[in-house]
Amino acid sequence: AGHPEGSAIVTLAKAGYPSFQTVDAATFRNQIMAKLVYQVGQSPETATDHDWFMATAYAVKERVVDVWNLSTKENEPSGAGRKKVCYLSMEFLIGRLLSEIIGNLGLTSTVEEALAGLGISLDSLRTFETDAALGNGGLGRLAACFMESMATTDVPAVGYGIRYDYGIFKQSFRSGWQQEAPDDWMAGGNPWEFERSHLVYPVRFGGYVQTRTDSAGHVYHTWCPDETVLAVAHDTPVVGWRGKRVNTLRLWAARAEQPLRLQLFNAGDHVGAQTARARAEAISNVLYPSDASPAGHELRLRQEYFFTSASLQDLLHGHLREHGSLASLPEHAAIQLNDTHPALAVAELMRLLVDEHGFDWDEAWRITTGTLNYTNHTLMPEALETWPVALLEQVLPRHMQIIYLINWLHLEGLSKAGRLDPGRLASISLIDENNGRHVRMGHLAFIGSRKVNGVSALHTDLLKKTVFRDLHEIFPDRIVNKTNGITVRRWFHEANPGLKRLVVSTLGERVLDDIDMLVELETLADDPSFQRKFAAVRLQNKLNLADIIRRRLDVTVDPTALFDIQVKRIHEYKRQLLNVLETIALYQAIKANPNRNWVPRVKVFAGKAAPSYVKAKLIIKLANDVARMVNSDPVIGDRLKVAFLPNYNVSLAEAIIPAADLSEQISTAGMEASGTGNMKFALNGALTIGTLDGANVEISEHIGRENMFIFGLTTEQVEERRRSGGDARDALSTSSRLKGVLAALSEGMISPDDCDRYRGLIEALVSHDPYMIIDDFGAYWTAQRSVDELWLNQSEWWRRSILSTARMSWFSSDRTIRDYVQEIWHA
Ligand code: B1H
Repeated sequence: AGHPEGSAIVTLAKAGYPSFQTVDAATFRNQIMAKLVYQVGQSPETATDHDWFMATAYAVKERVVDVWNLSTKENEPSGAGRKKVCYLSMEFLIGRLLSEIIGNLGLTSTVEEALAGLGISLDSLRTFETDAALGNGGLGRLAACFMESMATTDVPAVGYGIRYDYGIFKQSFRSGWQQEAPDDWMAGGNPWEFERSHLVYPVRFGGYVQTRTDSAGHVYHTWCPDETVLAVAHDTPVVGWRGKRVNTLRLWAARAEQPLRLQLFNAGDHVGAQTARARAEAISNVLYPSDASPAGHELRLRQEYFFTSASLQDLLHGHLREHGSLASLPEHAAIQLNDTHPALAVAELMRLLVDEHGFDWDEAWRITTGTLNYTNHTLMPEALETWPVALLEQVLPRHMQIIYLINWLHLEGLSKAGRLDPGRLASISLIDENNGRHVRMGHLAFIGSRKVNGVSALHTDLLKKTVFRDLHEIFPDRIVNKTNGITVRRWFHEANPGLKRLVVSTLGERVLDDIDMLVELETLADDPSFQRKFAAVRLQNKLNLADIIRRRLDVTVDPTALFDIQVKRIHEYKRQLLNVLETIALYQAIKANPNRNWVPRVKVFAGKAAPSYVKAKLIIKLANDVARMVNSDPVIGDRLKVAFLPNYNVSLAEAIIPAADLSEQISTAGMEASGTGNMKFALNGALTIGTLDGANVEISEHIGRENMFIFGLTTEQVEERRRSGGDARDALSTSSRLKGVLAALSEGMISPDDCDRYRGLIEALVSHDPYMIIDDFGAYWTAQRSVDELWLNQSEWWRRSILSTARMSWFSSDRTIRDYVQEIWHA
């Protein structure tokens, strides 16, 4: 609507260009065929499944472009006075896009029918798309959910990140040990992106800073870098629900300024001729595979600065073209820093404004602190990013100067205002002087931002009391909470089509646009016929998962057993070990008394360990050893099965989560900032066994604590236990069950091929148990037995499952985004 006559869009529409028609299946089939022949360069007779996937993706992409152009047009009429959101993130764990895009465009049945006419099933075609796994876990997936929700809720937004050639490694098991292989996700081509080979920004590194003073006493700093890397934009459309807005995910690829040193080549140094290029392009080569603990390498610092600088240059360039002056930046743009990985934005924006655009310091500081906001995702001290001052001085000398000046002004300002308590100086300084001098990136992000947020109510509360206690006292209005959310299109409509159909047939199509209508299911929670339908959907999803388990692990599971699932990154604080210990205890109990009426269970695990995280990898090996022991024991049979699925990723999650009866969210209280898997499971009707940690607390407030299995120490009790230095041995001495488990492990009963394999793990647990596994074991065991008991009361089980789904709509990321818009972005 409202396009000037003669605009390109109107011309194309008049010419009947395909993307402007609503399309029928026969027409779309021809378009797929045309893409296959003219773009993929294949004939229908010889095309592979992957060729057909590419052709379909190209035909779909074409239908997105016109709305995309309209959405991103700077001067769209509805856009007047609206802020643009720039979401800066090292990670976007978007997974597959075909289902999301056709689902949001309302084209699923058209595409299905078009393909059926070619003898191809859409369901099988989907699997030929490789996951874009450009993230580690929750933080990266949150960024992907936010991108979809911003498009859906009509927020003009750009996601800025890195176009890694290799995403998170591919995981396999060899004798139960994790193996890592490169994730060459673009090997078959990436149909969704547009390379913008002329949208390029220089990013500089190294060198030194020249300082000169003019006759009026003004001091000027000139950065003389010794290396330039080019950032090339690659854009992927992000389609919102019903296709009304299409935003941009702009990922930067690193290119060398000089692809080849021809002199060296001609002199016979063929390798040397390429080294500068290799060094530059290494920046966008590989995603660091560590979830929660920063990698501290120079390459990581270069990655962080590379995408931060390119993104800010792009934003300033666009803003200047549109509005003429950068002084109005805070009125038109809001930048969100996804954790501290892009925290150099504080120093870089100051540098761009002061050194390159001639602003005085105070005005530049007003613009910077009016535009930037920072989301914190973790409290764990070892996960808080710091960079050695010496490394920053070498890689980014001008930024180090700027950081010093920010710090000096920050401390000086407080001191002048009489608010600098000398005892707190060390805790509020940007520089940590403790063991070698380091810049605290969280502090830098805090000082440079308008708003700082945590990702669940509990986490935000702890932020104020721990890492940012002193800064919070000085800036009491800066920290706000924004509880995470998940996109219901992917995690409900697409992942669980059976449940979607049931809900739509019960509540009407409108629930697809207004997820809060789910609450109307509450009145059906007791209805036996609705319970039967709800259970039938679950069974279908479990049959599908059982099939995956059989194909990938050659393990046969009973689809009517209770599916008990823990899928997430492997980390000590997430306590997969607690789950494994309970599995061993249950195994021993069944062995001792096989004829009791045991509730049949299938324990499913999946998740990757950081390649350098030795203990996490040992926990994977342990889970696999337990699986082998349990699954091959004829006495156990279908009473218990254990399956550790390799290579957990977004697509696998979409298959696993809708098949869960029980969701394991059992982190040590106070340690999981939010969790988002917890939300996906509960929305799909799994009951939760969990601690009062992260967003579990708010989930329990929404669905009712009595409808979950909450157990274990609370955050305060964990704190208290740490303070009193209590000994895990006390808890152990009272539990013969746990003693039996630990003895079996220490004595090598679970690892007959290497009796000592778990001795160290158990000794460490008994002498020093920072994650309170021993303390919580008893409560966890008891909670698991009440799960068994409830399972025997099926109507009550399904009542609670339905209530779970009915009451989870608040955890839609559309709600989260609206909260960001209201309180942080004012978009
Ligand atoms: C989360 C990370 C993270 N918190 C460092 N922190 C990384 C930290 O590569 N690194 O260096 C990568 C990731 N990820 C997660 O964020 C939290 O643990 C979850 O509880 C939370 O739900 C998620 C999204 O907020």
